[in-house]
Amino acid sequence: MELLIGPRTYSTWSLRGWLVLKAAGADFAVRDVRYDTPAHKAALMALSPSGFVPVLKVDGETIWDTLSIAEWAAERYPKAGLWPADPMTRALARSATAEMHSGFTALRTFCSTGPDHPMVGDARAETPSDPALDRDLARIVALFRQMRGRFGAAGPWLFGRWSIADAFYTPVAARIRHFQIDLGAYGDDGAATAYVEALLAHPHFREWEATALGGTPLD
Ligand SMILES: N[C@@H](CCC(=O)N[C@@H](CS)C(=O)NCC(=O)O)C(=O)O
Repeated sequence: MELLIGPRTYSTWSLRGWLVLKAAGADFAVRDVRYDTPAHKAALMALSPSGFVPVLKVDGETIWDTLSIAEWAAERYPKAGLWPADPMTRALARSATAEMHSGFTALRTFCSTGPDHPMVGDARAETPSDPALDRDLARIVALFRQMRGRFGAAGPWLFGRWSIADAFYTPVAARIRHFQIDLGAYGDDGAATAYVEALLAHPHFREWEATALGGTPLD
């Protein structure tokens, strides 16, 4: 099994896919690919039907798109509990995950990651300002506060126990850190900030960050 990922310093979707497979306990190899030149993009097109990463090569098949990789992992590794066990909590976790997968376009636009804006390390950027970004951030704070308020007793993650939703919000946390966003300005009472800090302190994210900064291979 092989996961194709983009640049570890800024490929947010690659990080999500990798976090899910790590949490699943999957035995997988990582292949670093690039898409920053026409030649590299052409080479990627031969490996990824959509031309995007992450892509999972498994059992002679190609699974593309992070959400699909996550759902495949949840089915392939049921004991890992990648979705909450309770059906309604699972529906809420899927809602939060889908909202990230298809939304928060202002956050992605105004706090975009790239060579100059890594999601790892100590580099920090000026906080951008835009009404659409403010709306996204207020929604993110409300989501984090609501779910942490409901599920906090079960653990430090969005739905108590770690789930795919946490993988999807880890790059959001990294953006909040890099762009020095004060969640208190968007209605946080401390719960959302604490959750962001928990995501950034997770051992798997720390491992990704260390290898991204050190240029060493991921296991
Ligand atoms: N909906 C896709 C989005 C994947 C995506 O946008 N990946 C970026 C890297 S983070 C990419 O492959 N970019 C290639 C390019 O821009 O050419 C998913 O969830 O996997």
